[in-house]
Order: sequence, then structure tokens, then C-alpha cells
Amino acid sequence: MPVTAAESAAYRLEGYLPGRPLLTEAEATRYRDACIRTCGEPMKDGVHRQASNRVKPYILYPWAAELVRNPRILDAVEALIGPDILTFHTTVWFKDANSPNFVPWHQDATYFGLAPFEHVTAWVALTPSTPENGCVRILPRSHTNGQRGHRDERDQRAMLSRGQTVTDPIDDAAGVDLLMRPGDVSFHHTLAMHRSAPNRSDAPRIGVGVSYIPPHVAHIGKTRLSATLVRGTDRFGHFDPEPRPTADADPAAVAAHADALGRFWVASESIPEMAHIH
Ligand SMILES: O=C(O)CCC(=O)C(=O)O
Repeated sequence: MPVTAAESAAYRLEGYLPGRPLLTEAEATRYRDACIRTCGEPMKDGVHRQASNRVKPYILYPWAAELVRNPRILDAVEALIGPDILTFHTTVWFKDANSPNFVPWHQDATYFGLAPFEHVTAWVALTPSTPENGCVRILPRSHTNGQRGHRDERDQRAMLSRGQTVTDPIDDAAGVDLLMRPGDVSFHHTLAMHRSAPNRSDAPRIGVGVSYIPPHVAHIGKTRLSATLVRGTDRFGHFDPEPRPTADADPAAVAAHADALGRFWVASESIPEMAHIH
């Protein structure tokens, strides 16, 4: 289901595209099972709220490396940001059955420090995603007002690395729930405000948020970060390349992942330009 010119225009206007079936049911089931096997148990480092195996898993696990290179997802991303594409980041959003964890209203740009603001997140549903189990809720056109201020949310149930929350008052009723079936993929702009509620169902809700950027986008902080070219050519070299794993968490993959994540944590916590929003 290709993204049409009218849909690209709608993405630019609204800041998101609702879910569309880009993976088959069989693919979604295979990825879901692999995701539960490798990321079902969170690996916490005692410092960061997010489990390390759920961040940039495409450096650790072949299933995730394959997913971020899925040609149907990349065709859609190409329609939104052009033919040269890097995977900059990925988060497995794993909400356990009956979990109180939630994601506060935020803009992804807040913790990435990338310029210009061209990054798009593909959110891949590996289970159904509904209001009951805490689907993503997005605020249409909220990407048109630049980077907004955020404060840290102390509530440990907030699933973002520092629980970043938009300080602007938000009209929650203006939000749109992104209802997804397994294999559906939605897209949101890096400045689009979104949140998600606790999972009040008896089954896990699993989605994978894959961040894609064109290679002219650069990180604004001092730390040199890594990214993976998944389509086209990188003529800019703003990021160090990341190796592709050959087996689940093989030693080379574990080392590369630790290196990439270490740099990402430093950068996302210390970008001077972001001081006012952290
Ligand atoms: O999956 C969720 O609940 C939150 C997703 C999200 O914040 C994102 O993909 O940027």
C-alpha cells in the first residue's frame, strides 16, 4: 500500500499518517514472537528508565535488523523523507498486560537533538493497539509550532528516558487514537505531540518505533552518534555506521550496541541547545 502524493501532503499538514497494513499477519507474528523472546524481559542498567535491550535492538537482534530494513516500510518512509535513509534510533514499546506504565505528551525531537526537524518515526504494531491497551494518541498539526518546552516527569511509570512531558497546556480531546492491527505501521513527525495510556487489557501491547532520517540531518551536540544506512547513499557522514548482527546478541553485536547506546545516552542528556527543555 504505497504512500500517495496526497498522503505525503496530508502528513506534512497533519504531522502523521494513520496505520496502514505494511507487514503481513505472518510477518507480524514472527516479529512479535522474536521480540518477546529477546526483549520480553527488560534488561535494566540501573540508571536509565528504558531497558537497554529495548533501545536500538536492530544492533543486537537479527529480527529487528530485518524489520528496520523492511522494503515496504522503507517505500513509505521514502515518500515522506526522500530516497536516502538512515535508521537513527529504535525503541521497543512493550507494555505488559495490565501495566500502569504510560507515555506522557511529548515530541520525539526533545530527546534526539537532530536538525533540521525531518525525522519520521514509523510505529510498527506487533499486537493490536487500542484505547483499552494504551494505543498511541496523537495531536494533529501539533508539529507546526516548533520545538516546545518539556519538563522531566518524576513518575517512574512514565516510559520515556526522563519522562519528558510537554509543558504547554494540551487539549487532550483534540487527540486522535491510532488504532492498529498487527502489521500496521503509522508514521509521525518528530515534532508531532503524542502520548499513550496504561494497558488495561490482559495481553501485552507491543509496538516498535523506528526513527528514520535523511543523511543531511545532523546531531547538534558534541557527541558523535551512530546510525545505520538502510537505503540509498549517505553523502554526509554525520554518523558512524553500525554493524548488522548475525545472531541474537552475539559478542560483537553486544559490544557495538553498548557503544552506540552509551553515546546516545550521553548525547540525549547533555545537548546544550536542549537545556531549556530537559
Ligand atoms: O508506543 C507508545 O506507547 C509510545 C510511542 C512513542 O512515544 C513513539 O513512538 O515516539
